[in-house]
Amino acid sequence: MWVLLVLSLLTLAYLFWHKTKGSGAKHPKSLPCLPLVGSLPFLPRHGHQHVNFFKLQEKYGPIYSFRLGSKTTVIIGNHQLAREVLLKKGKEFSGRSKVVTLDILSDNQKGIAFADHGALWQLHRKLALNTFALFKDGNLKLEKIINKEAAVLCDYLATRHGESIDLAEHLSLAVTNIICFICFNFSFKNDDPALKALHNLNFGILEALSQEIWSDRFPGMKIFPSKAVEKIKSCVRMRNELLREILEKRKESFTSDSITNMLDVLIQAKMNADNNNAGLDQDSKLLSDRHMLATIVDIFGAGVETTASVIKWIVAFLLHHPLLKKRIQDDIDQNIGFNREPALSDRNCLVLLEATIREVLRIRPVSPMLIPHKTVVDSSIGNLIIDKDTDVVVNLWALHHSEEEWHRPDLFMPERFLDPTGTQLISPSLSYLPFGAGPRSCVGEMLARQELFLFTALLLQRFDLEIPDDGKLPSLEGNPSLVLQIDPFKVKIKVRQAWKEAQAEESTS
Ligand code: STR
Repeated sequence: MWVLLVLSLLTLAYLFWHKTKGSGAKHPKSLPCLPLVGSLPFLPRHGHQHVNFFKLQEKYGPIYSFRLGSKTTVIIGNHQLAREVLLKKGKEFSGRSKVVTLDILSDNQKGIAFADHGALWQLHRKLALNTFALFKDGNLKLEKIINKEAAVLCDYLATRHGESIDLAEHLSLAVTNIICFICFNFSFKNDDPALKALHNLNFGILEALSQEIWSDRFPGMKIFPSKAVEKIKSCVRMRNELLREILEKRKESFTSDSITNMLDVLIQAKMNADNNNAGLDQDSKLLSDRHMLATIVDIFGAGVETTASVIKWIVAFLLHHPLLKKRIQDDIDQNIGFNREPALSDRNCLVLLEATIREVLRIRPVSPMLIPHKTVVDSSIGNLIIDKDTDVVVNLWALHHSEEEWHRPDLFMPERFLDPTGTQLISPSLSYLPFGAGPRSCVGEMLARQELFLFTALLLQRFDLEIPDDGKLPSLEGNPSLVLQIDPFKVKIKVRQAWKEAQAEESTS
């Protein structure tokens, strides 16, 4: 009895203390909070987290916080505040917290995406950007590489004419090969078992990450066994082993005279650092074999799962909107025809396709809450104090679904990205950041945009993508993990009649 009374008094005191602290010192408004468990009982348990956080805005406004254990998390839900965090004060908010599962993925915060703010992250991000710069023109032009892999995919699909199939695996093979080229100037043969293994392992990792992992919320729970964590560990181990083998083999062909891929860039940076100050250079330590692998692994994960996922979303929305698909195909027929493949320069005339891609990235963002940021110093948002080491989550879903910013945000309407004449692309709202912004923004944005355009243009030029024979339309609900994935679905592949006729004509002329 006494124990109960003391406990309830303590709880009340804690709640009261937290409230006054919240309002007096002008921290963001907080969800209620109990000792030990923090705000856990007050956080919705069901449904998608990004949607739940968006709903909580109705009660708490566009910025609020909650506590789990000793950790405070601030949620940001409008573009004004998001831009302050990502752009205006980007540097102050560019940290990353340690999280059990992300530590496994990143070999303890190495690489780029999950590395904390500091020399390691800065160096590897810079080297990744330098790598992408290699592929701007000439023989290494991204456009050529993408078109080649997209054509291989289409040639394969043509062999499945009339069948209803899941595109996932072959799409993933195509984008894996593009990333493989960027990292190693190497591409897999389509039937290489390693390619399939990579696909399956990535899938396993994302699937395990979509489960509730308690130690990510309460690191102390690491001591209890978790099936999901074990699965991530074993998939990561096997995936890293696969990539390490390729890396070791490709390393042998390195020559300073010709830097043509990410591995070359990393090795060259390491050699330069070693030659500086006879090995005392700090960068050298940050470029060990493990560091190089971690960055390559990041680029693989980020480059494959994201693009493949968005292309699937685009196909799914087109199955739901056959008239839109027809209009895009008419554009392709008029502007490109059938005698050449689509090029990036066609983006100016295929505006409806480009608007469709942008709308898919709005309504189903790849990363609905980006990756959580962390303050590296004491900072502020508006007039609210944000202490050092606070987790800050930008709820991109809220930005992309705000009624104030978008007319009927839940409707799929590519036209919102076009002017009233339907001929010019426009930016209808500032509340749109599909690739994030600022110092942590996506390093692969250019690659991704080019892939999305060229793959969808080529697919629609050659195929009618139709509802499968069982009449099942894909679910548009989604399945959030680190990437908002679409549930597996099938699409009926039909080579377009007009394409067949054009090919027949070409071969007789
Ligand atoms: C996908 C699965 C995998 O095998 C490895 C990775 C590591 C990098 C991750 C990637 C993941 C998912 C998408 C991420 C990417 C880093 C940046 C990207 C989270 C888990 C996004 O921010 C969308």
